[in-house]
Amino acid sequence: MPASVLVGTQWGDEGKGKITDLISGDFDVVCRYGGGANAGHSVVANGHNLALHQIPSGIVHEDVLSIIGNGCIVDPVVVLEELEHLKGEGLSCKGLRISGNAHIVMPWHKVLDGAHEQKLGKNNIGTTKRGIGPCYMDKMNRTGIRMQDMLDDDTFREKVEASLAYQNPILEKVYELPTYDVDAVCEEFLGYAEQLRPYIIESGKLLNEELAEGKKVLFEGAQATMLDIDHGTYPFVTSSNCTAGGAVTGSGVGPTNIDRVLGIAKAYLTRVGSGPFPTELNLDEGVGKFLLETGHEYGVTTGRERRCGWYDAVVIKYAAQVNGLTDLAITKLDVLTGLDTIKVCTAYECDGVEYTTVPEHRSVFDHAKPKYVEVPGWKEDITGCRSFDELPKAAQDYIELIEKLSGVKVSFVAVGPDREQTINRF
Ligand code: 2SA
Ligand code: GDP
Ligand code: MG
Repeated sequence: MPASVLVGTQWGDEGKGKITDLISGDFDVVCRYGGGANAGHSVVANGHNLALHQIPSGIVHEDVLSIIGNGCIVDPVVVLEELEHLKGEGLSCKGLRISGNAHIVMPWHKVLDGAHEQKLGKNNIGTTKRGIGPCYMDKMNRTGIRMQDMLDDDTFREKVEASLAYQNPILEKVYELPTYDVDAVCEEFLGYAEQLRPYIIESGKLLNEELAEGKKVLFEGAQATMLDIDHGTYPFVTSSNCTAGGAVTGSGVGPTNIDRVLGIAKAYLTRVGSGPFPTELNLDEGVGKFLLETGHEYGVTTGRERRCGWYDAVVIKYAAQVNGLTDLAITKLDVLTGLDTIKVCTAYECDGVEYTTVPEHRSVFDHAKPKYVEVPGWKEDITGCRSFDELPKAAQDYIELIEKLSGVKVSFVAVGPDREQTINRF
């Protein structure tokens, strides 16, 4: 298998970090292809308990190259903090590389993100306020600043001048916010440039060379299918192509290199931020409260409470189609332990019409009412199970139901946060 993509199938936080770390040992390169410091990928392995935002989750494997691809946007402050933290954990980070084509998240991107959210009021997206939307806007507007621009002082100054000529009036006139001074920005960022210089490379070239040598590449998705700028619940989405197609444009590798697309799905569902969520439960009581507390569902980047709900098989069927999933990893199965029965959404009803696929029109999806099947739960502690046969019959049946409804085989079942707490079925 030359290249594989690992992708979130729901609204994020499915455990992409855990599964990336788990399988990274089988790869030579792990490459993030989209998003920025909005991501929060947890890795619990070898005594480490890490929350990664920018650096790929393969970093615990010292011999694996960890590339931040061109489709990503880079907050230099976060990268440097993360490097310091990882080095403090005894990890060398010698495999880290950053694409020269990746765009830089500038301080005004973060300020504009917050200001725009405030302006939206009750219609806000619920962003992480990490500057994601405004940075990708600059990229698409062709006024962005890239990592390669940091390598030359004069070029960087020119880019900052051009960007601020456009952004300062917006800050001042639209949002009544302070403007930025070119000298101060250059002084700060050229300091970061000196520290990041050794990591900045032509990553598309490197990835293709590695593939040509027969090396294996894993593309680590960030956010998820339903947060994809094209295929998600627009406008309540992030600003990148999180789906498998993003791995191609976000890395510089041709699609024919990819022969596996592993979808990651939580055994239930969470969403952080605004937007439709048909199987959402009330967090103040009953199963909603149980999932929030047992699953410890709080944002890794912002600490926000995540909305919780039942597993939605319609969403996974959609994710299978949009990403071309070859297989699935189901995570957090242990969190469901103790429930008498478990509900699975198999269709939506909207204005008397039944939908078994995600409706494209927002007005329909906004009103989608879930139709459920209810299956038996289990009471046994499953966190020590390491083979499918060790799982209680009801848990096995639940996984098999997920396979049946998605038409995709389940290769991994995670029963706890640690790398070891995983069942590899094939
Ligand atoms: P943004 O900041 O512009 O990308 O926000 C737009 C929407 O995308 C959602 N989003 C996320 N959803 C789940 N997890 C994310 N990462 C963090 C985590 C989130 C956190 O791992 O827990 O800490 O709050 C993530 N990043 C972006 C976001 O909630 C908006 O709905
Ligand atoms: P990501 O953004 O997709 O990488 O997911 P996050 O790291 O934001 O959220 C997943 C959370 O669940 C993290 O705290 C993980 O350590 C944890 N986790 C992952 N898999 C499992 C599992 O199978 N069981 C339990 N209990 N926790 C898990
Ligand atoms: Mg996360």
